[in-house]
Formats: sequence, C-alpha cells, structure tokens
Amino acid sequence: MSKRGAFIVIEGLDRSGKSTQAETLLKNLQDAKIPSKLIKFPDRSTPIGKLIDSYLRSESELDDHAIHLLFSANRWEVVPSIIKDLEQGTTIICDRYAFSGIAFSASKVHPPAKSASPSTFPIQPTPKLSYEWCRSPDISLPAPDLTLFLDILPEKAKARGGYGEERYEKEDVQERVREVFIRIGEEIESSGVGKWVVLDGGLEKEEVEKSIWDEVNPLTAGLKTPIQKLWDQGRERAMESALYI
Ligand code: Z5A
Ligand code: MG
Repeated sequence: MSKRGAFIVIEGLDRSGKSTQAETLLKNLQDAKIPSKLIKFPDRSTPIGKLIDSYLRSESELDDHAIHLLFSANRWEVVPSIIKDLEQGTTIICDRYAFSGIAFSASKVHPPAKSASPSTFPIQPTPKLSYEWCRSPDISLPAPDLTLFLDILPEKAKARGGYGEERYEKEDVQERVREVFIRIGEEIESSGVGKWVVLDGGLEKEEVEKSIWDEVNPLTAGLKTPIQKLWDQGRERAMESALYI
C-alpha cells in the first residue's frame, strides 16, 4: 500500500503566528523534497469566502448561526481536494480549521442583562450558541493527524502587527476563545484521533519554527493509516450498538 500525506493543522489565538509558521513549514517541507501544500480557512476567495470576508470586516451583518454554517461550508467545499491530495501523498498544512470555527462561535455571549439592583456577584455571560451545536456541522470532516496549537497571552498578541482590525480581535473575546480551544484540545487528545500539541507562540519565530519541525518531522515519511473523520467515533459506536439491539 502506498503511503498518504499527513494532514497538519496549525491553530491558535489571533496573532499567535499561525500564518507565519504555516508558510515557514511549507518552505521547510519543500526544501526537504516532501510534496506539500498550504491551505487556509477561511478561504476568502470562494463565493462563500467572500460573504465571510465581508462579515469579518464588519461590512455586513449575519445571524450568528448563519455565519457559523458559512465557515463550516467553506471547509466542506474543499474536502474532496483535501482527500485527493492526501491520498496522492501530498502533506497538507492547514492554517486554521474546524477548531477555530467552534472556538469563535461558542465564545459569543449575550450582552449582560441590566439588573435593577446591583449584585455583589459578577454575572456570568450566557453563550449565544452551545458548544455541541457549534461542533455539529464539522462532524465527519477529515481529521488532522497533528494539530499544533500556538498559545499566546492575549496581551502579548495585542502588541503584534495588525491586531484589532477585525471583528473578534478584542481581549475579552480572545480569553473566552482560548478557554474553548483548551476544551477542544483535551477532547481531541482523549479521543485518540490525531494528536494535539500546545506550543508557545510567544517565543521568537525561529524557536517556534524549531518546535514545529520537531513535531512534523516524524510524519514526513508518509502514513499508512486511513484518513480519519473528526468526532465520528461516538456516532459509529451508537450505530454499531443499534444494529445489535
Ligand atoms: N474564524 C471563525 O470565526 N470561524 C472559523 O471557522 C474560522 C475562522 C476558520 C479571521 O481569520 C477570523 O476568522 C479569525 C477567526 C475567525 N478571527 N479573528 N479575530 P484569519 O485566519 O484570516 O486571521 P488573520 O488575519 O490571518 O490573523 P491571525 O490568523 O490571527 O494571525 P496569525 O496568522 O496567527 O499571525 P501572523 O499573521 O503569522 O502574525 C501576526 C504578526 O505577528 C505579523 O506581524 C508577524 O510578523 C508577527 N509575528 C509572528 N510570529 C511572531 C513571533 N514569534 N514573534 C514576534 N512577532 C511575530
Ligand atoms: Mg493568519
């Protein structure tokens, strides 16, 4: 059986250096003569991506459910090409994936209700969309073999170029987003489908590059395992047990 390429996702907080590191990794793989390709979500070039771009720039408004589904559709529209590339032996580096989709949508909260009497307890913000609802449209997407999560303190990210230009680039949003990412990472690690590695995105570019290469290098020989599906195991188990009832 010929080997397939590895599916490597780079995730992280805003301005954690995902795009910088994704491009550096592509160059390092190509220098090592590993067939490789870089993709990015959102892909703002497609008709769906153009709607997303306009929303992110605050040039249009969309219902929270609708924009979430558009982000997911923007991934599904390239699934056939992802699978084809991986099966042909190309390693794919993916700059943001479904995990960003959940983290940003599930961290949207309702504005705090105005209380008649001042409370001594801080009011917990109520989520607009549940974690489970946010995850569901991305169930069965190709599962990454490796997800590299670039962690960075929001105040450090804020000091980097371009921060604050788009809709979600606010410190309180980033803190909630970070919490959801941590939950996703724990779930991925315990699911046994793919590996989730947390790296310090606050280090110098060259140090982050090295820590990424240490994780990616073992995958460059190609993989014999089939491409797995995201968050599908529970469903498969349920279907199997239903068949035996
Ligand atoms: N979003 C969503 O809601 N749902 C979804 O399903 C998906 C996304 C997929 C746009 O994403 C928004 O879409 C995003 C999530 C939401 N929300 N926000 N806010 P995007 O990927 O298009 O965002 P972006 O514009 O590319 O920014 P970014 O990804 O947050 O940045 P980055 O890629 O992590 O960082 P960078 O561009 O590589 O670097 C930023 C700057 O820092 C730049 O000047 C670098 O030179 C510098 N840099 C990078 N690394 C370092 C180090 N190590 N030290 C110092 N300086 C550094
Ligand atoms: Mg980026």
